Amino acid sequence: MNTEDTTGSFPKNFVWGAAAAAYQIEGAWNADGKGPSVWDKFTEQADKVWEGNHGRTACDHYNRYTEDVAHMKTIGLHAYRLSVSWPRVLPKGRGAVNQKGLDFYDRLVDKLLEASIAPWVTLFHWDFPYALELKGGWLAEDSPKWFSDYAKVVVDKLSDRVSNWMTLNEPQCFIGLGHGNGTHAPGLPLELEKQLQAGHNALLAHGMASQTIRANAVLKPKIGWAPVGVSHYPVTDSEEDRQAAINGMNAIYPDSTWNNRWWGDPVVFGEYPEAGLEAYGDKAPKVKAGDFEIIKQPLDFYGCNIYSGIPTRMAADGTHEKAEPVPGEAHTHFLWKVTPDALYWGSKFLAERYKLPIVITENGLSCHDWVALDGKVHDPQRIDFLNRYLLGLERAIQEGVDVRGYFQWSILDNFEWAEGYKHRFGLIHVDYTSQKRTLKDSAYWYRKVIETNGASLHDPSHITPESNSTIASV
Ligand code: GCO
Repeated sequence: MNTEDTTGSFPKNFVWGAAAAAYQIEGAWNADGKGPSVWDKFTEQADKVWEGNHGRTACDHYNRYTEDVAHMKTIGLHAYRLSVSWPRVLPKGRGAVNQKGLDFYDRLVDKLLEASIAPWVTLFHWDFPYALELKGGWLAEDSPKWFSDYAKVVVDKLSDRVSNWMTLNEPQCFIGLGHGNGTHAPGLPLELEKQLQAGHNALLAHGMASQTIRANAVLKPKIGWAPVGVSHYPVTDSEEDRQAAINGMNAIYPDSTWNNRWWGDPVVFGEYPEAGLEAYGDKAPKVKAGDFEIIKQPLDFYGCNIYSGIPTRMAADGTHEKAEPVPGEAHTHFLWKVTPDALYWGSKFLAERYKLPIVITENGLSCHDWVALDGKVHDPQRIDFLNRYLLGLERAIQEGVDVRGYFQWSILDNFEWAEGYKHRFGLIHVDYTSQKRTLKDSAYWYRKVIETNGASLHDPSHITPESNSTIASV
């Protein structure tokens, strides 16, 4: 860490934010006319989620959003990345609008703007309407149209105040986990061919929704999306290993949808990558004339969710290979390795391939957080993790990568899908019984990072939590 340098290299108007998602924090799973999502149904099955956890209440954000926005203001967020629950707005996924559901997002957006926090809206963060799942879900040929019609309802209501939009969150996950190994909703263990067909419909949905936003938004929209950024980093600085890491980020494997280019290339270039067509062979989806003209829409930024990178080196045969783990190397509560270079390499790779501004739409870690005897939540690992990763991101910026913003995952501890409440990712601790919020030390640490536009990342004294206790919380 460069201790002399106390000025940061983040751009003047860099967007410092935090993120969450509807099903993970809102609760109110059937309140005010909301329809069920595939996650409401999936969590009814006792053996699907750790300890039978579900999101029926979660952080009760639906009722506590005023307090939560006040905490975001205390932290000094420039922006908050929220997702809209499709079945809260359209209980059956299409047709009749649930005005009360739409009004919640209306109030939330107004509350954020009152706090000078820009709302960044993700239209799909996995809570697909169950009524449409019964009609085929993402496998249904009409699914792109359903999604586009839903997008119009949200854009008509919010686009006079919202200008930053993301269509889909992590198709690699909701296809690979939800429609591949079945560990996520809707829990379909489908063969690869059907996964790729569902993925193709999701890409069409991205394109149609992008067209809908651009055609109907009141404020000039900035449109992106939030895929996984699959990141590899070289285990040495040799040219060989650097190339191996790049090869890893380019790679598409025959038995997996976990990659960058199968998803990014259609969206940016309007074609599936040759490497993917070779890897998938006759499992590749049927592409109709005009499909790629729909999928490929002009984007204003390329979002990416990056948590951990894969240590990579050149193999003896010239291909890339994963290096062995180092005994005892740092890892998070999720057992994800702590690899700050992931943000550097991942953002650099995606920027160089897609020639778009980058937004880190998710980065963070889960820790063994709890409220200590002093009533505070001390999370030094989160502070050090985020500090290291942000220094890696700063290095990419210093080398010319056009990074526009960073959204820490997550503003609140929340429902971590199949892991339920086992993992705490939040800057704010949530007691799920009392619903008491406690800003963790990292929340105050992040406040200073935002205030100094990243300069404090170079100040090691800033990594000691006690310096944060003086800042009054809400
Ligand atoms: C994801 C999702 C988030 C997760 C977070 C931690 O990237 O998987 O966008 O909803 O909660 O990433 O796994």
